[in-house]
Amino acid sequence: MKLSRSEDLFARAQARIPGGVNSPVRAFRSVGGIPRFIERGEGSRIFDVDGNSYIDYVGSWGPLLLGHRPQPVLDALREAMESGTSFGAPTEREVELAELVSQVVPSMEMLRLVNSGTEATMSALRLARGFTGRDLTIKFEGCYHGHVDSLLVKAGSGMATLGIADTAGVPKAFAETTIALPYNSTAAVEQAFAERGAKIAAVIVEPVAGNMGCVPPAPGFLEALRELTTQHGALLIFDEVMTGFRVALGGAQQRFGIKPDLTTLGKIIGGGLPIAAYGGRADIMRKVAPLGPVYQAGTLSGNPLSVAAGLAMLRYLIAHPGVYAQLETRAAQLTARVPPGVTVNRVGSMFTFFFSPDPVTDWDSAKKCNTARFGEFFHFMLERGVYLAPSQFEAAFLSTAHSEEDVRYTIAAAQEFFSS
Ligand code: KE4
Repeated sequence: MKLSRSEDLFARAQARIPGGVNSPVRAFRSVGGIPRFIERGEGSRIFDVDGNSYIDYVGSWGPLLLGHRPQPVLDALREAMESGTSFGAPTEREVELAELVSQVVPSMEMLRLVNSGTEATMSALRLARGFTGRDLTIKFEGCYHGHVDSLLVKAGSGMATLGIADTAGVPKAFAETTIALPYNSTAAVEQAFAERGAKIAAVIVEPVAGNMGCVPPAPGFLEALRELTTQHGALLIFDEVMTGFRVALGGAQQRFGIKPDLTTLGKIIGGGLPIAAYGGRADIMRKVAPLGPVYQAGTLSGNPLSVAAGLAMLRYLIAHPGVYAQLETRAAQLTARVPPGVTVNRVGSMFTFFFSPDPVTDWDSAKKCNTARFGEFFHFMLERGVYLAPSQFEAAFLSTAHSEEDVRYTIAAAQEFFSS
């Protein structure tokens, strides 16, 4: 596979950008090799600067539920660009998007648009503390909620990939406000609340974990979080940055029938443009400035181009609810057969092949995976034009643009590796 331009660009990039990338997990550090510099995407495929093409299962880490360059999003962007790029003032589209999100995710009675999932979770956490007057947060090992100082404790995604237990630069006092517990352990949550319930502002959870690889909630786990937070006057925050509009139109809260107090959204809400949101019960959201004392702001929040893309995505998904059944069928087909030694977890169209013979239900079981073998799998598939996340601890994503042929080809390549 010719890689000379990616190699040249990677060398240049490393001279000016830490690791040569603008987000660590893109650097291929845990799988080795040269990150592919991408020239363009189309449908289910991406094309690198050396002319190689790949069936893309990263999908920009989740936003591209409709694949690359979906027509409705392109049309909306072209139209929005004619009017300008940013005003720093309210626009009609922001109202329309807030109304649409609230319609699709009814627990979000009110919401605020921000620019990234990190901003959304950081703001939701600040709001939970401001609303409850409490300081402590429960999060789960292996879950990643963006690079929020107090949440970079036993986090997943790039931190798990790079083996960074707790990042430098976060004051001990911040980290100590976070109680990190095993995912899917109701007993651990009960104990934390029994010991410090009166000081816990919120539990933040990925209702389907995607940042230690895909790990579904154990039966009863989410229900227990709902009961315990209500019982102890803490807020339940569903971080649906990845699962929102992914595992169901209404996200994991619709799929599992749990109503959180606050929800964070990102990725799909912007169709590939930078936009995210946090929102929930109106009585809580009314604490946000300028109504209340919890401050949060953003120069480009509600950016007209990002909002236009998001509106186009959501309107398409609302008009085509059948996409979720299609994604379910295709993803089930793709993950149906794995050999002994490989465990696959899947919820809807997000999934992970874990190189472990045992069930993967939390970070402790995920980290036992044979990451070297995953690296071999990753490169075997990459050489054959299948682009998976360059980390054992990430989820893969299917889009509506992935064809039956894409799926068949991918299955054949994976089976060839599994039998090698
Ligand atoms: P951003 O700040 O990256 O937009 O969102 C942070 C975030 C928050 N919550 C969840 C559940 C997330 O998955 C993320 C970001 N996900 C990672 C991929 N696992 C982003 C990829 C990257 O860091 O480059």
